[in-house]
Amino acid sequence: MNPGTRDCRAFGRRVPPEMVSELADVSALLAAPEQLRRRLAAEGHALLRGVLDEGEVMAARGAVFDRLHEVGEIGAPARDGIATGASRRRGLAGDLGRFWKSVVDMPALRQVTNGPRLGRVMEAVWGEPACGMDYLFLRAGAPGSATGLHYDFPFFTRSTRRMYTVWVPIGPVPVTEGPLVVIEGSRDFDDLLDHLRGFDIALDDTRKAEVSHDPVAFAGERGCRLLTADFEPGDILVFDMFTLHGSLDNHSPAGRVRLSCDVRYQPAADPLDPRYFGPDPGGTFGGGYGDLNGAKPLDEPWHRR
Ligand SMILES: O=C(O)CCC(=O)C(=O)O
Repeated sequence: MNPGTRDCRAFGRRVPPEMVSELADVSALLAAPEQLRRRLAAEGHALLRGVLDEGEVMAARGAVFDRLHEVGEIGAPARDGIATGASRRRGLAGDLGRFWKSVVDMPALRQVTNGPRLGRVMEAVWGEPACGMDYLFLRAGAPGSATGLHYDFPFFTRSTRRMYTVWVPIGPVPVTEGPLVVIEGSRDFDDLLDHLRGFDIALDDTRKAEVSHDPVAFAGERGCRLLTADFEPGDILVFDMFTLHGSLDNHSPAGRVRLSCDVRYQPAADPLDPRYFGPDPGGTFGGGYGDLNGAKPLDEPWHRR
């Protein structure tokens, strides 16, 4: 179904249907990886549907929701993923970063994000052996949460420019639950791209990564559309460092938490950024998993970050 005809919201208001378009499903190109690589080089993003094992994705979802249930953030049954609006995480877990690391490192989740299936897909995407970062951005977004528009370049390109973000819905993420949005044509916004060159977010606190927290106003000014989809377990969205993206609002009528991961994949032959690899990576700013929005208790939804 075209998400434009559905209830997409951003920054608290309905997105006019003419401003939304469905991401093209290009998974058929996996049979001809060179064409997929050409497509990615031309468009900057690729929606690949059904490339992960649905059972593995749902097992990861169950494992994460169980942990959130244990700290009182998800009601029973945990598999429904309904936020309680409360949290005992700070009291029960103590160190939020350590707690989040223990969630992120669960084998069921790593099987999806750093396992052989995604590895094979990304090897096809790169046309050479690929490796995924150990530092994993797991996001549990309670209703009210959203991610502002930004490019990934300032975060992940210190060691190599050859980098893709893989956005992985951990379970179904319909448009009402705030999936990722890509800004159409954003790889041609030279005024914004000029600002990115040489920008390393951890070394330069005079510049901001966020371009806008209001995708509708932004797209209106630029005369472009928001590209998104109803995501299903097994789907992934791959995009490059020059693709402006963020998320819709999670306004799930059921109060369901949106669960997703973003993980970066690079050619294995390229230098690895030590911030993101190893058993206990420090992440972008060195604070480990405690730096992530995901590490915050669910009753403190992130917004405009
Ligand atoms: O999942 C989100 O809300 C944002 C993800 C993101 O910014 C990314 O994958 O780089």
